[in-house]
Amino acid sequence: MNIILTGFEPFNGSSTNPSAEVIKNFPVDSFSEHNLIREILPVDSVKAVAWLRESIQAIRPEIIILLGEATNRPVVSIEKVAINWMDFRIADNSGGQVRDQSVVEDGPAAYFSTLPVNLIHNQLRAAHIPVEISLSAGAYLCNQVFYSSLYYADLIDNISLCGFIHLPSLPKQVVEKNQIAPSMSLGTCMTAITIALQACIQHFPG
Ligand code: PCA
Repeated sequence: MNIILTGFEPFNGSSTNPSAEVIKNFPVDSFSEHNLIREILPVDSVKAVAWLRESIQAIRPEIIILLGEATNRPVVSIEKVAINWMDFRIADNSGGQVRDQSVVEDGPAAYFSTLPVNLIHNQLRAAHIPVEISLSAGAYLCNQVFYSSLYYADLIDNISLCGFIHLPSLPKQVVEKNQIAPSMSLGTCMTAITIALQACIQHFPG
């Protein structure tokens, strides 16, 4: 199967991003029978979406799992809904700050994730990984790439499983920022995403 797995580079003054670390350290050998494409996307509203549009059209992947960091969330969040709205609370890494705009002008108001959200949720709970099904991926880049990927997959009638998973910050980030805030170890994040991808492969129709 063709699989796209993406994370994001650090943003908002952080030294790292759990999603980028998962991409760099992902156990690719466990998925060697698949064509697994891993990419760390720039936190740039234009460039991140351009990479996904081109890659989805060229590769026609069966599975697309997009990852990002949700600062201050204590558990892995499997996102259920992507909305057609951008309202960036901070500028992206290129200085762009989109306010009150559609992701796609004539697109539908929202899409549901096409990942097996409940299955992933149950499997992570069985592995004792704290997890939730989240009903909002925010109005920043994570929601934008989530919505855009579903839109581009839909345009080419792609039946891919496509969705977004937010990860908590890494312990190192919380310490560096001197915060009293939730975090999750890289090992637990990696196990979570490995289980999620295995669940998608098992679930893929046919
Ligand atoms: N999280 C941000 C964008 C990049 C990332 O890792 C978000 O939640 O939108």
